[in-house]
Amino acid sequence: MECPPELVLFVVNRTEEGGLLRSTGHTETETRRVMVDYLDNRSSQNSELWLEGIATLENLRDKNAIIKYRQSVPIDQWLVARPSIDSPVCIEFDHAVAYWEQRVDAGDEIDLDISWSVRLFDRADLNEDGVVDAADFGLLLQGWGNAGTPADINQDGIVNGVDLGWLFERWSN
Ligand SMILES: [Ca+2]
Ligand SMILES: [Ca+2]
Repeated sequence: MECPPELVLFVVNRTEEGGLLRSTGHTETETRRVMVDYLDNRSSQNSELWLEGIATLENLRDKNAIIKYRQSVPIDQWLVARPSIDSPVCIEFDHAVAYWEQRVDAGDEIDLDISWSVRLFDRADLNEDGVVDAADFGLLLQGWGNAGTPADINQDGIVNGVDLGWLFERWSN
């Protein structure tokens, strides 16, 4: 799935809250106003990246309108994200991008639940079973010398000793 393009920039204020990050932000044009307030675990993501919050969408026009909201959360470079099928999230390079479109009546405002989560796997966990071990080592050997495979852990276009080094470094204890 291709991620939707960026929308207008938000003014976002971020604060630490017990190891989590709280973001509050707003953006406004002559036709609509969007305010968001959410909490996420981007600073401690491990097997899951999650976000919980609300977006308030306000239609300032005198007719119905579709209001869009898009957000982007960085993913640890050592992890790959796997959104579920029904998730509002897609993956763009090293970011999770979430996107909503909502119809709002003329002059009305609504609160939209923007909570989501994605499962994360270590890049060296090639079979995505939650551990880096001999099974992943076997998959790496199968991909040896090839391009365009997950076994190319550092994504430089070939599976070789460098990827093997990364795999050993990430080997589960
Ligand atoms: Ca594995
Ligand atoms: Ca490589």
